[in-house]
Amino acid sequence: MSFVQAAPQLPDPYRGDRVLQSSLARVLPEAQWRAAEADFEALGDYALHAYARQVTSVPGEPVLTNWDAWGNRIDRIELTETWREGPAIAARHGLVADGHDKSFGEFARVRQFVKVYLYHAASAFYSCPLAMSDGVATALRDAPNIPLRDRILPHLLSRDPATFRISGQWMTENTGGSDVSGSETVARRDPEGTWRLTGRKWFTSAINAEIALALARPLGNPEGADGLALFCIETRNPDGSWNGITIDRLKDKLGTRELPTAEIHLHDTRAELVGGTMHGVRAIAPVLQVTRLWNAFGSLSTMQRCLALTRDYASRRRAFGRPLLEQPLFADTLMTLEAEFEAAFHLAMEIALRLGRVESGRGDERDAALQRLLTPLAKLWICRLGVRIASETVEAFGGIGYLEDSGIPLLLRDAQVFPIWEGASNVQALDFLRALERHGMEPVLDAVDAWLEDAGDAIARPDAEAVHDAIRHADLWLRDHARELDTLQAGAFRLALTCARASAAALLARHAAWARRKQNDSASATALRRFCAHGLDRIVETLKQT
Ligand code: MFK
Repeated sequence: MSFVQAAPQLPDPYRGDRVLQSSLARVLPEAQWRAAEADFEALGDYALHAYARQVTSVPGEPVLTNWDAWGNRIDRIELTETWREGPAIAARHGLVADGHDKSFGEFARVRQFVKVYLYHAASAFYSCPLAMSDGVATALRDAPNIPLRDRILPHLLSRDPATFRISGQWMTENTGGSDVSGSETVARRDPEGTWRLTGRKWFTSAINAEIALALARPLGNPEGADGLALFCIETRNPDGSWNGITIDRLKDKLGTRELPTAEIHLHDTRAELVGGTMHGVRAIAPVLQVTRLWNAFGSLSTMQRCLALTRDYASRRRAFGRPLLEQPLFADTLMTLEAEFEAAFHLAMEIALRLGRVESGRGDERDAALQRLLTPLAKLWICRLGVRIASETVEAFGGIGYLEDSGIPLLLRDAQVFPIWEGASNVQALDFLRALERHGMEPVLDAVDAWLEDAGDAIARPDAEAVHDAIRHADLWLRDHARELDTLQAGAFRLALTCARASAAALLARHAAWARRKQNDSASATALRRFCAHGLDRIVETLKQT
């Protein structure tokens, strides 16, 4: 028999992940870690099970049936197997509930996002409605409409599959997904005083959600974003029929193909105001802060999968006389990607920790400002990095990596949604400017200094200087152009990238120092040197706009 290449094996996503294990040992108190470990292990096991299923079967897709045989409009959606398993996994392992569980104190978000990280790559994007549900729970927690909150929140935070419900977020219309000010959906009150929404929503992921938050303009309100209000919709009537919703079609997407994203029309759909009759964008903003962190962890989950498969494959695949992993050029490329991943991981974990601190009342204004500033940076940089790593993975597998039934192209297609979903990279860069307007650069400057100080001599002097120089350059650039709005906006992406990389380097340095001291492990220090060698400062003087 002629040669047949051994396929890659997926290492245990929980026990076999050095970066995760090392980070958990530093961040989570021992008792919290032990208490959560059964869930972490179960989610790792589920990922192994889902991977085995994925490589031995043809992935399904949701199917929409608009009409029954008798001509009734039914808009029924058949979900895939992974999606049918989703509610039970999400509820039992507390993928949404953990983040809001007061008994976990300041570590609630860390516990939750570790689970998100372990589950996402196995979830076929069931993580999407979980992200939305988490964001919606966060927005409803402080909503003025208390009866609504008290009715909906227990379902979103339920740990019982029987009562667990998911929510969508319906902002995007044909007029735009980034600029929602032109939204055309109108809201009017019927004679009984119930709000009714009519309009078209262009990207509703996932349409099987039982709940959704939607923007609409109450009749008589002014044009523009301020005239939009935020509404909560229960998508089904008590008898199971749709609440004035018709599903026009499911989107034919590049990736996330098991996720039933739909175009829909609302026809006098019953809805409730979440707060006032204006400023819906402001009311929905807390959703975005949370879901963007989900994006970062989802992207990290995909990267971890890519890198684990690549490393395993490179140990099995021989070319030019030795395993790929022993080929200096291949190893150099892989280790560089691993270093980028590790730095990104520590940035996301830091945000999760700060978010939990703020929400549990244990944080201060600095934590809140830092969490607000770092979130768009993480979304921008990490989600883009995910696409790069997935693309490199396809290349690492050569021709087989380009074949659908290797399972590798799926990683690239799915990675590509992250920079788009919940606001494209440019939106994040501009959101960073928005956050800077409110908080200034000081929280980032101070934090980077503190992380470098904690790192001590774990970071080589030239690398420490590079981090310091990059973040100071960002600050200087900002001051120099403070009054030039077009220049600020034109350079916002590079500014954000510089701040993201400098912050991540300082965080990785702090972790490297800890790992060396406490675990006698210098892997993070090695990654740090590599990460810094690839440059931190991405600012170039902005060209004059013509
Ligand atoms: C898995 C899924 C797969 C399916 C395929 C996906 C394909 C994509 C489908 C989609 O369309 S996903 C949705 C993508 N769209 C977005 O995520 C929204 C992107 N746009 C933004 O993020 C805009 O910045 C935003 C609409 C939020 C605001 O734009 P505006 O109208 O110019 O708002 P403005 O006036 O700057 O801010 C309004 C208020 O919100 C302000 O508060 P005040 O009124 O109190 O001043 C802001 O401070 C506040 N705000 C805005 N962004 C915030 C925020 N507050 C906190 N955090 C933020 N991030």
